[in-house]
Amino acid sequence: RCHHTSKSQMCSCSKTISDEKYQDPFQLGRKDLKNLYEDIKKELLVSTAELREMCEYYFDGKGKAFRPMIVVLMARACNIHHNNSREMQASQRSVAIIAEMIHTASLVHDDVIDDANSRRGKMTVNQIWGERKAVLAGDFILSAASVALARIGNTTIISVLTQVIEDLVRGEFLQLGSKENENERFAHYLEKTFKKTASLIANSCKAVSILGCPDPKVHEIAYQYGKNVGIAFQLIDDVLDFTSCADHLGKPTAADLKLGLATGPVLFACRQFPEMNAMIMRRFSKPGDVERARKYVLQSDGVQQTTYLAQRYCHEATREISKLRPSPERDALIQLTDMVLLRDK
Ligand code: GRG
Repeated sequence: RCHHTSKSQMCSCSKTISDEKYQDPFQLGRKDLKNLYEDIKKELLVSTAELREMCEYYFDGKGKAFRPMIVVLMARACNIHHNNSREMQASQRSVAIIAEMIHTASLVHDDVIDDANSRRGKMTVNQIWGERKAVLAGDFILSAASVALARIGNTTIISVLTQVIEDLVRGEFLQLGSKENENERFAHYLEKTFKKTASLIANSCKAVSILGCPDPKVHEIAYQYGKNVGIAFQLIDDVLDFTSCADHLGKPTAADLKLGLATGPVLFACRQFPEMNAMIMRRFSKPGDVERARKYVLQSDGVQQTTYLAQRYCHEATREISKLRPSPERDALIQLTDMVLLRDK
């Protein structure tokens, strides 16, 4: 594994980091997320036992809770920036809950589309209950998230977070299509990456910043931080699909190739091995394509280049968030960019 950003490298790009250092940036947000899953389950009150079991299935504490963690840290960083308030508003915590619910609904639907059998080391909802019920469970989680969103009672926040749902669907559609032209292919991949992964993080960050601070410049900082971290997160996800093992990931590896998808490592590898073009065009559908493409990627510098690109996005996220007044929460968000790059699942 080579996706390493040395601590000194990151610190040198964020000289504004305050003296207060935390071993684990997640420690700061943990108290806000203590009852996250219990509170989500309260939103999912369903009378039918089977639907309840399906909807609660992924709220078992096995996910990384990466999105709610960013959201609560961003909320506190913006509140401190605005009026030195250390309190988080109930509406901001609701955004963290809603973000995790939208994320989970999209995972349930994604697994139906991809016909996936395993996620987080356990069987998928579609594998256990079948596709039709899985679609309905995803719909139900999304509708419960919409109810919680309406309850906040702020039309700006509603439009910011409903944009995410549109982007998720458009991102999934972009993934179903492909581009013949090599240059267009990379732009298409980055647009898909923004819509499928980064929009949720960017707009959730924006939502809590709006709730915490009236300054539009702060909303833009929060959005840009979330967007850049979100894109980096997905680029590393795409790297892990080549470099990690299935047991560790909790899902099969080379899954993207098996789905016919050319992600960052493949697109970079193709510059070194143009013979991969034909495989990309036929979506790795010929017997042996997946294995050959995987070999090419690992022989090329596709993994390193994708990691380097992720580092650049994290650097940009750090640059943006450093514009906020120093606080332990702001610094935790800076440290979190390192964790995105160094994560192994
Ligand atoms: C129903 C809202 C809705 C959308 C339908 C299917 C679809 C459109 C969108 C798919 C979006 C999707 C699943 C993107 C992948 C994002 C991603 C990187 C997921 C993995 O995130 P982790 O690693 O997962 O944070 P954990 O398991 O830790 O929660």
